[in-house]
Amino acid sequence: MIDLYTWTTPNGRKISILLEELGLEYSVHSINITEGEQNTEEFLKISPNNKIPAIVDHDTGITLMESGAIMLYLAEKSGKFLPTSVKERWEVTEWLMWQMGGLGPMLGQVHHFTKFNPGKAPYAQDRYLTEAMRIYDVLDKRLEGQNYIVGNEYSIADMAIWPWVSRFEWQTIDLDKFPNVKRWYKSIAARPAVQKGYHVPKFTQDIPVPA
Ligand SMILES: N[C@@H](CCC(=O)N[C@@H](CS)C(=O)NCC(=O)O)C(=O)O
Repeated sequence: MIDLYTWTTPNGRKISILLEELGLEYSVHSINITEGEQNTEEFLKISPNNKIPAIVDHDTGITLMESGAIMLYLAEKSGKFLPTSVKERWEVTEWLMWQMGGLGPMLGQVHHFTKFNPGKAPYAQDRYLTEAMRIYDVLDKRLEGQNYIVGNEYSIADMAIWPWVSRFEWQTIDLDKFPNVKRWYKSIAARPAVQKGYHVPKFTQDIPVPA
C-alpha cells in the first residue's frame, strides 16, 4: 500500500494520474498548501523540502519527495510507462528532466506573475511569459508527427508534462497556436485514469478542454 501526500496542483496530479494509470492501491493524504499544512513537523519527516507530492511505500519502506523521482520509482516498480529499450528509456528520462528543470518551474512563475499578480512586476511577467511561449513551441515541435513525447508510447514524460499544460488558461496560452500540443493534450485528457487522477485529493473544476 502506498500513501500519497498531495494537493490540487500540477506536481501533485502527476502522481495521482500515474497511480491511477498503474492501478496501484493508494491512500490519499490531503496537504492543503494554502493553509500551511506542508510546514508541519509530521509532514517534514516525509518531505523535508516542505512541498507536495510525497509518497510512502509500505511494501518497500521507501519514502520519497520530488515528483520526478517518485515517477521514476513507481514506473520502475511496476515495469510500466518507462520503456525498456536503452534509447527510449533515456529519452523519457531526458523529457522528464526537461519538465522538472524547465517547463514546471517556468510555468509556475507565469502562474505567479501573470495569473495572480498581473502588472506588479512587468519585467518578470514578460520574461516568464516569453519563456513559456518558447517552451510550448519546443513541445509542439517535439510532438509533430508523433502521438506522445517519446514515439508512440505513453510514458511518465507525458504524465509529468500534461498537468502543467492543463493550466494553459492561467498561462494565457492559446493552444490553437500549438496544434500538436493541443491534439496531444486532448487525447490524454480523455483517458479514464487522467480523469480520475486529476480530481485527487478533491474536485476543484472539470479538466479544461479547448474546443
Ligand atoms: N520539484 C518539486 C516541486 C514541488 C512543488 O513545488 N510543490 C508545490 C505545489 S505544486 C508545493 O508544495 N508548494 C508549497 C510551498 O511552496 O510552500 C516536485 O516536482 O515535486
